[in-house]
Amino acid sequence: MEHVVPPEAAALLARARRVVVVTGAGISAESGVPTFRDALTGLWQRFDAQALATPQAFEDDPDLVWGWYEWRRSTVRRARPNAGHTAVAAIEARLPGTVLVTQNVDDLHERAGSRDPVHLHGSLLAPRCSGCSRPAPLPDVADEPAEGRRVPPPRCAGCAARVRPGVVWFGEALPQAALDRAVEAAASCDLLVTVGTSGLVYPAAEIPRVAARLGATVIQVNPDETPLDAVAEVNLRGPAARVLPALVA
Ligand code: BV8
Ligand code: ZN
Repeated sequence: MEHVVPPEAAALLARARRVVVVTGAGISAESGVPTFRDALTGLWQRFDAQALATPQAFEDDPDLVWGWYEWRRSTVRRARPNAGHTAVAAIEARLPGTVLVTQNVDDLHERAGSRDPVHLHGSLLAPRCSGCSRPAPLPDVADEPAEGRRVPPPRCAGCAARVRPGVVWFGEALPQAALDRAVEAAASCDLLVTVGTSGLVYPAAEIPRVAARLGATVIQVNPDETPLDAVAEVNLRGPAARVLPALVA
């Protein structure tokens, strides 16, 4: 059944001159990539994501943390972009100058045609050396672990330190260039569409708030209520893969 969005939401997008789209893990949910909170299913259940996604956890148990990320990367590799990702790429194609800011560490936006997403939290596909930060090659598919398996991280070809996932862990600073680009876009847009994020993790959660404070209109796409309801002028309650195509139709 077609999803219907209120005409004022479609009109806001049609009239917008400078658009920012901010996405969280919810936009990848319908591609079968669990959201951060749900990424601890099955054998991972006994762990807390926020505890596992930290430098301390990697130091304490590198094989467990590397195994978790390699399992998540294998899930992303098998996933396909969904109609939500495609709709975001359609907004960018229709309105050059649109800036896509994502908290996601998957590459589904890129595979849906988005050319230059701002990755605030890094990427599962960019492992690097924990010692000298040299980029490390992606392990090949054959070594992808089953869920719950510990996997010793590879060693850096240059300095032999452990390779780590190329993501931003809790307690780590976001890449400054990405954060600057996101804040600058939010400060100069007239419409910001936030999709599939709980708006709980900072400083990423500040981006829609910066836009609203500086006079932009905010549209939120999320089946659930979030703290961003307070800054959204329009709340489209539904799944991204249904709502976004209706919004850009
Ligand atoms: C930092 C990569 C400082 C790893 C992630 C105030 C200011 C600054 C920092 C803090 C602060 N207060 C607290 C902090 C510390 C912390 C923080 O924010 N804690 C929170 C929990 C309170 N922030 C940090 O540590 C950040 N670092 O600020 O460092 C600093 C400065 C200088 C020098 C040194 C240090 C770093 C934060 C980045 C952490 N890394 N990801 C990995 O992926 O493993 S964050 C991770 O969790 C995700 O990337 C995502 O952004 C976030 C939330 O995950 P999810 O819940 O899965 O996703 P999301 O929130 O997007 O929720 C899913 C939503 O989708 C839900 O709303 C759901 O309803 C919806 N949904 C479901 N299905 C659908 C859907 N929507 C649409 N369609 C559907 N079908
Ligand atoms: Zn190294």
